[in-house]
Amino acid sequence: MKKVTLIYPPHKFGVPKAYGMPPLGVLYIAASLRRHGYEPIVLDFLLNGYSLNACIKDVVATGADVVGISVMTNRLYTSLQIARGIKKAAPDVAVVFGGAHINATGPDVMANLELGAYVDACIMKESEESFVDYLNGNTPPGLIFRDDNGEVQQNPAIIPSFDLDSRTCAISLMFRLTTYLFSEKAR
Ligand code: B12
Repeated sequence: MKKVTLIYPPHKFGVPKAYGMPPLGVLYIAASLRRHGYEPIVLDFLLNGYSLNACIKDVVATGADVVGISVMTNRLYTSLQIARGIKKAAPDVAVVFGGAHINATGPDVMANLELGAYVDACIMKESEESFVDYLNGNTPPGLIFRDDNGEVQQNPAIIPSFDLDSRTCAISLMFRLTTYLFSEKAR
């Protein structure tokens, strides 16, 4: 089974956050991965204020086959820097972007930016099921990928009709909430 690491990137490297909010998007995805038998690791770099090098070291140390990064627009550049760092340190690791920026801009990141070359795939919209599908070697709705000619392609995204009560609680998963409320050390 593939090893998966999920990252919540910082806006700036080296700036520890005095408080924070749990990264709900990645935690819901982590909950779904667990339900499907994976043992994901979540690294919240917004909270712990690492330098870029420390982030890369931490990610590579997890031994991940696939790294998922949750990207908001204000963290696009740091996310791309992390993607590049991972690819330079461990070229075989697949880097996948998702989150608010990808939901809004679709294929632009992979198609237009020089650093987009370090991103293997993006998944748009709610990705609890589609990320698992991608890990299983499929091309789910919302997947943005490069075809055999290197052209960026996009599968139309659909919003899955989840039964909300069936979702695993994201919060109880991996972090103690006090980490966020009282600035205790993460992990
Ligand atoms: C609640 C919320 C907040 C809360 C955060 C609560 C928390 N626990 O994190 C607060 C009030 C603190 C907040 C602050 C900000 N927010 Co806000 N926030 C939201 C809101 C309403 C919901 C976000 C959420 O938790 N959704 C639930 C989770 C489960 O969904 P999700 O994060 O989207 O994740 C899903 C998918 O995106 C995807 N996904 C996510 N990550 C990944 C990663 C991978 C690898 C994959 C495959 C998929 C994937 O799958 C997830 C599960 O379905 C959204 C609007 C919206 N309706 O989405 C705006 C939104 C995310 N916020 C936004 C902004 C701009 C901000 C601020 C920058 C505002 C400011 N000027 O300070 C700050 C930044 C905070 C930060 N963390 O850096 C924008 C982002 C726009 C953009 N282009 O990036 C949004 C989209 C609102 C908007 N339309 O403008 N926010």
